[in-house]
Amino acid sequence: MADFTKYFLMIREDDPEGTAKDIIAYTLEKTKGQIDWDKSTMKAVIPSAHGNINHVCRVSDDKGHSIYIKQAGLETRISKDMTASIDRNTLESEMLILEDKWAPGMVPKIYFYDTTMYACGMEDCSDYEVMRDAMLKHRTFPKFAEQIAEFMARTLLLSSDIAMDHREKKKLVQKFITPDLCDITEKLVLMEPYLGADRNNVYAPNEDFVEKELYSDEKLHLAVSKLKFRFMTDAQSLLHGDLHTGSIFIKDDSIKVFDCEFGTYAPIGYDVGNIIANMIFAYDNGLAYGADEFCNWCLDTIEQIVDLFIEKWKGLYDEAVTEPMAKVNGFKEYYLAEILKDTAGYAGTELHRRTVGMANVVDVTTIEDEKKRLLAERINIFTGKDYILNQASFTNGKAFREAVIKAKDKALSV
Ligand code: SR1
Ligand code: MG
Repeated sequence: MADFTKYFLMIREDDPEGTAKDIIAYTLEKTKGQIDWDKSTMKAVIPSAHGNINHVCRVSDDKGHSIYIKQAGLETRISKDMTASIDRNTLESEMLILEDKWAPGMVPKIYFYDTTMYACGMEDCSDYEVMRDAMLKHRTFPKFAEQIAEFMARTLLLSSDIAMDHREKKKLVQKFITPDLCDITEKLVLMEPYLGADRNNVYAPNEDFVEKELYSDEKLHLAVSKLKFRFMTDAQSLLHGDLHTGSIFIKDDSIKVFDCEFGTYAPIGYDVGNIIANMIFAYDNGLAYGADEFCNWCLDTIEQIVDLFIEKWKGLYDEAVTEPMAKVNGFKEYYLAEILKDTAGYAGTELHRRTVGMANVVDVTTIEDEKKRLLAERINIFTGKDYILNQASFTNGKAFREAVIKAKDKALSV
């Protein structure tokens, strides 16, 4: 039997049989007393859909037990040159445990985490669907705006100095300093879409447009440089850090937010902005395939996410505020206005980096028709620029929604 007291990569996509043997033995050892496995029918399968960074494997038996094992490799899956400290698995597990406290039931349960193999056992959410995949089929989720607004308001407010004892909060800031993962975000999101990079993935027919609108716009570069420095220096709340629709499991009445290895203390608007941008990618896809009802739902959802976040933030603020200076008249309104500005700014950077940067999104890249794909990319680029250059005017959901329509009209006219 394999020795689990010394690190090795247990989940190897090029060795499914060896992986199954190791992972079954590992799961039995780690879940002893928690899951009563039917050993004779246990299987371990590496799912075809995978993220960019880590390795996962689903273990199940014929008696209905199942679990996901997630392990960090020494390299990231997307690129051998891109490394990220291997303890990211420990931090992700600890963060999920914290988030389950702040937003109960909205993240997968952690059965165990292991600081030797840098692996964890996580609730199997196969009865849910990855939201991005579901939206590629133009499925709508009427409760999503409410659910994600609740998740963000709770995790972002309850991890902040508004609510937490400042010494405890600083301990979390220290724990979740993740230089490698932050470096990925600082470069991939907050630099390369503007200054250019060999690893950018620019759709060839859109090269001149990208050159003009993103690479040559110095006013935009200045606005993004400010957003980059805010990201690097403002430890507002413990973010998910990569809150896109591929990080959300969904079914009609429930969501589970997962994959928080980019979690760190940074500006609240980064999470909120990311989710808005990813709803725009879903809209782009709906538009390309003539799914009008789906597109309207995406726009309604963008508007509702912002408005419900504002409403929930304000309500929870009054319940949870402990910092005396945060109770001073006017501070609550000032702080929320800053969050909304950041939301617009970081929605803009996510729109840009997923369109021209290293990690694109299938919502856009699977649009086969060239003209329709160009339209989608230009909507993203124009909406993103509007959000970034006019941050202060995005004070409610309607403004975020209308910018998308305005960008679509502008993109159709170029
Ligand atoms: C190197 S990783 C590329 C992207 O995938 C992750 O999901 C993050 O979004 C990261 O920026
Ligand atoms: Mg991820």
